[in-house]
Order: sequence, then structure tokens, then C-alpha cells
Amino acid sequence: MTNDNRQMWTDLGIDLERHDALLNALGPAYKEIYLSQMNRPKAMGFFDFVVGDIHGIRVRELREHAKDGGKVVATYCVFVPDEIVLAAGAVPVGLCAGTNFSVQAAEQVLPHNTCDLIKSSFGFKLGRTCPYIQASHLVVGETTCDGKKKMFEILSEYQPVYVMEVPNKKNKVSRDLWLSEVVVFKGVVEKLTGNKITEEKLAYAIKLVNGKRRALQRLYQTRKANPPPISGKDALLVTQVSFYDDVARDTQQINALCDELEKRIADGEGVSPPNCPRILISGCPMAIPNWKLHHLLETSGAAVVCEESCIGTRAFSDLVAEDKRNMDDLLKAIADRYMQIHCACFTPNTERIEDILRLAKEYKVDGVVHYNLLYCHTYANEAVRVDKALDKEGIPLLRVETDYGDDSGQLRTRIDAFLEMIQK
Ligand code: BJ8
Repeated sequence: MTNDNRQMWTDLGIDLERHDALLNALGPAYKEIYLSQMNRPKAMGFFDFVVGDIHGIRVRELREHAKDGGKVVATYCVFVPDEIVLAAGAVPVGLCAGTNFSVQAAEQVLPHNTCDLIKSSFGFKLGRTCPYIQASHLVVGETTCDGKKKMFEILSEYQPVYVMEVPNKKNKVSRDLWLSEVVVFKGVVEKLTGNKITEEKLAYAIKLVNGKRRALQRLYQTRKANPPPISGKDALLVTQVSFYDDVARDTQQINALCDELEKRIADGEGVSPPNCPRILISGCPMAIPNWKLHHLLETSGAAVVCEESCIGTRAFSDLVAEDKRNMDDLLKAIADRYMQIHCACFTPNTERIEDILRLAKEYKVDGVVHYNLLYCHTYANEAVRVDKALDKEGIPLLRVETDYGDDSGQLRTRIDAFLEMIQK
């Protein structure tokens, strides 16, 4: 931690005392959960470095960008199209909300029975402990789940917020609504930045973001190997970092990691024994530093090989078509791609269940763990259909409902029993 960082945080209005407590807790946790792993890929060094200065280097880059009038746009959901933000010369940054640390602050305002993802994100603003939200000029929310959309109303009392309307169905009317939301969002970002989004800039941004998605697809492809060349924890971290790092640099670093992983596969080198149980995690997103479930599973002898999640396959599986040239077609291509994200806020959402079954087969998993944040009703109710579909296919399922608190002892007991059952 440098003096430069402290000055920057002060300038951003950070509560230094609370912030110190947060970083002082994060360091040892990272050491225990990440740095204790054996045989990690060398290219993970970049991601360790990023986490090691999590509120330093990247925030400084955002501040540099803002010095010349550049704008920073903060988001909470994979429905907000980064391409439009980038095409306007602004920087998109996905805000993390994965720690219990900020939950307590949020509970001074939000009801206790709200999911921890919402409380954690709101608590960062209320407690002034997140330099990313402090450095952003606009927060873009969405009408996905009820808790989030009501939280955004309250957040707008503290920070400029714009909310995109995400429909709840996938029919033509809903698709038209979403396209019109994307068109309006273009205008919002143009107004914020004072920059006109041209067809050339938008086409370039589409290719840029697709490049990152392709790199993440490549990373996940390597996890199909047996043994996997990278731990689930490390892969999760790479996906988490991809939400706030510079897109071009991040793409390059993920591809460098993939070069190493593909070589490992060719050499038959892996991070876990070939016969250890392979697990697909499906459900609510795990924002940084939410590593609890992966850590428990992998220290109990399993290999997490895929995440059907917004911090996982839902973030990168689909690309925006790159062959469009005029503005209407470009915006339509963006709208079409985002409507392929199968969030549980949709009804019906059969495509997500099909995805889970397909991924379970493609990654040759021995079992699925459905991860549900406590008080997240959309995923909890959808888990009933997930359960039925997996049962029909004879794929074992463990349903986990948890929050950011420490229930590791209880969870460990259930995970161990599940792993023992699927190994028989
Ligand atoms: S597209 S999953 S990132 S909304 S866990 S806050 S749903 S109560 S996060 Fe999400 Fe976008 Fe959907 Fe993905 Fe609400 Fe549930 Fe909390 Fe959630």
C-alpha cells in the first residue's frame, strides 16, 4: 500500500479506517485461499498482482481517464452492454459485491431479508469503502430482480443512477422492449460523455469485448481436460477480474494463461488427481471476494470445472455478431446477444435448464452444486426445476443456500457427504 493510494482514497472520499480494516482482512484470506494452492499456473501471477493492489492500480487508471473529462460507468449486471460504454469513450467497471464486510453497513438502511449481493454492493457505497463506485460518474442498474431494482432507487439518493429495463419474458414484445432500451442507453451514454457513438466505434467495441469473451471461452475449454490444468478457484478469480480490468489487457493476460494451460494439457499435467469428483456450480453470481464454495469443494477433494453463472458461462458464452455495419443492425446485434443471458429473472427460463444439462455433459461432471444466495427467490424457485431435470438425467445435485457469513463448518459436512455419495 503506497502513500499515493492513501491520498487517492482520501480524494475519493473513502472512509480510510473502515477501508484499512477491509484490506487487512482481504490480504490474509487471499493468502490462505489462493496462495496456499499447489502447482498453480505461472500466469496466475498477473491476477495475484491485480488482487494484491485491488484498490490501487486500476482505480488510478480510472482517475487518469477522468482527468481529461473521461467518464467511468459502474455496473452490477451482465445485461448492461459494455460495448456501448466503450464506444462512447467511457470505461465500464463491474462492481464487486462479494463480501460480508459491507453487509452490516447496508443493513442500517436495507431490510435484513435482502440477498447479500445487494446488501454488499449498497453497503460499499454507504460505508464509503469502494473506490470504484466513488470513482464512477454513473451507476447503471437494471430491473432484473425486485431487490435490486428497489435498491437502485435508494442508491440514487447517493449517486447518479440510471436503470435499464430488462424484460421478464423472451417473446417478441419483450425483445422489442429490450432493443428500445439498448437504443435509449446509447443516448444516455452519449449525453454523459458528450461523445457521439459512431458505427465504426461501436463495431470496434463489439470486436474488443468479443475478444475477451473468446479468451474466457478458451479458458473454460481447458477445464474440460481430465485432470483440469487449473483449479476452479483460479478460474473463478480470472472471471471475476475480467469484470473490472482493462478489456484489451485482460484479454491478453487470459490468452497468455490459456497458452500455459494448453501446454499443461498436452503434457498431461493437472492440478487435481484424474479421478477426483468433477463439479459444475450453477446459480447466483459469485462476486469477488466470494470464494467460499469453491474453496470448500476443492479443499474437500473435488475439482470445480465449470460455473453456470453470470460470473461464469453466462458472461461469455454468446458473442455479438460482428458482420453488422449500420447503426440499427449493430444495436440489434447487441440486443440479440444480451437476450441470450438466461437469468432466473426470466419466465419461463427453460434455456438455463438446458444449459445446465448440456454443460454437465460437456464438462463430464460427477455432480452439480446449485448455489443460492439466501433471500434470492428467483434462483431458489428455479432450483426446483433444475432439480427435476437433473434427477431425470441421473445427475446428482446438491442444493446449497448460503450468505456471506461463515457457515463453513455446516457446509463442509454437507459437501463431504455429497462427494462421498457421488464417488460410490
Ligand atoms: S443477469 S443473475 S448478474 S441479475 S442473487 S441480486 S438475482 S436476489 S445477481 Fe444477476 Fe444480472 Fe441476473 Fe446475472 Fe437478485 Fe438473486 Fe441477489 Fe442476484
